[in-house]
Amino acid sequence: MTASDTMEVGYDELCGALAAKDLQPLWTQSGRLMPQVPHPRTLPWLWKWHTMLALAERAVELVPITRGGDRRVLALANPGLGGMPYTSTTLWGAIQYLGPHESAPAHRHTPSAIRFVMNGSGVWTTVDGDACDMHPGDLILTPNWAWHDHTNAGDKPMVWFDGLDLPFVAHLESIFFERYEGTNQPVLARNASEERFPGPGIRERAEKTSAERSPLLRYPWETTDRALDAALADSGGPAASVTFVNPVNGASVIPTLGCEMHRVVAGRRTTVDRRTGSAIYVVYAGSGASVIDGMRFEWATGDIFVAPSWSKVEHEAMETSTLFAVTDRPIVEALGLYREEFFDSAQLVTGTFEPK
Ligand code: 1HN
Repeated sequence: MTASDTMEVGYDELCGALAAKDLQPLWTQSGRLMPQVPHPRTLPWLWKWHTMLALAERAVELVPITRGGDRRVLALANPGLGGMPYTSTTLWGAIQYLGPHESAPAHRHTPSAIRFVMNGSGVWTTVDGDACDMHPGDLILTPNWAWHDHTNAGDKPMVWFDGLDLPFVAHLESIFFERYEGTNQPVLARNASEERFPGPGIRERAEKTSAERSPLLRYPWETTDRALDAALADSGGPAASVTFVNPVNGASVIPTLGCEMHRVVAGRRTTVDRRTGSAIYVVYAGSGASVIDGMRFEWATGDIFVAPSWSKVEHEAMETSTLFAVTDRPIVEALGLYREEFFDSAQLVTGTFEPK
């Protein structure tokens, strides 16, 4: 045996001895653990509104609300995530369907949720006793550990988008869940959180609520729409964006979830940028396309798509379009991990995504 053979045998023995004691050497791992830039498992992906709606409608007859999970929810399962019902590694995105005169029972959990109403009327979500009306374009919050149930008192079905920090909270192994005794919690007030916060700059002097939890639970579409128009008029640019905030301290609506609304003018294109953290986009109105890392995603009203962390994103509108987005940006920012980069010219398009 040569000296190097002896060393090789010694090395193999060392590796075996380490594995036997549940120890792993860094020297066999470092490329995998520390890529130079993020390599997300989340894939850019898109789900078509008509496909989701048709399947949700089929589920109405076959799946009563009470069957498992208390909710008729179709999760947007990113094919990059090994079969988990997650849209990105941190974000849950889904559509929820509530038929006429149906009610989804009250429960609470540590993952926080936001609802963005896509269509329908006559529905409210009761959040800790405050019945929040749901109209198209409204954003409704159900913060961590708040009791919540949904009631459709109308004659038409309602569909909304659910965004949750569930995958992130699951990674932290911090999920708790509790069912309410009985079906619905008593309604103590209607849209009370909005009455406490009637407009920008006005609020109660003595704050009873901790700043961690936004005391405003309902962000009505009319206000968002006006803010977008004003931001667009101000910028004169191809697009404008607004962020929803906790009115007490200007922080994100939920500590783990950022909510934004974007408007892109017909025939115009946004700049290209990329940032750490993922985003799910819900096309509220309009049609156009987004290029994500060179792949073109064509969209119309109701479609939902996801942009992974550090992917290059740009949007172009055929008609003037309004996109809601839920992101994990508050987490990334709070941890000092936020980075962004802007590019001058449009991306080279290498393919067009074929939705299923
Ligand atoms: C949940 O409670 C709702 O309350 C929606 O409407 C989606 C996804 C996973 C876990 C709980 C809701 C959910 C959820």
